[in-house]
Amino acid sequence: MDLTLTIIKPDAVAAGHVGRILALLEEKGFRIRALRLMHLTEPQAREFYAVHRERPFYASLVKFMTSGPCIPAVLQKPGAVAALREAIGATDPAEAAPGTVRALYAESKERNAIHASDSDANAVREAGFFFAESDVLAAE
Ligand code: FUP
Repeated sequence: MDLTLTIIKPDAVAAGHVGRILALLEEKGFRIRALRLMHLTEPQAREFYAVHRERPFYASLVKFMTSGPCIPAVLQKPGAVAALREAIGATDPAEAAPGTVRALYAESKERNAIHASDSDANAVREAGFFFAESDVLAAE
């Protein structure tokens, strides 16, 4: 599948890193197919991260993700899911490879600048969380 879902998280939006992150991803060959600026509600953040609801960091993660606006986007590239995971780097910026979005812009394991879907099935689910099918433009 050629599509994946990203979120530029509230820390990166507040720090003014949106343009640089989108430029980095475009330079790596991702094309933007849908994009919006929104402020997640607590129920939305809880639902998006429901898979982590038993984890000790869940409440803190929900608080962070609702702390300010974020930018969900659907990105296209051959092998998009794996390619975007590689481009964003490890969850913990201390372990993220040089030049990845998290190495460059993440503050911590929680405030880590960007989300990327971890499978094709989750990319479909997560794109549907933020966008109607008609919002996702067809490939050029
Ligand atoms: P990732 O897929 O790299 O975003 O990482 P995970 O799915 O493991 O975690 C989802 C989000 O939970 C991370 F982006 C940040 C948060 N998290 C923490 O705040 N603390 C942790 O110890 C692990 C994850």
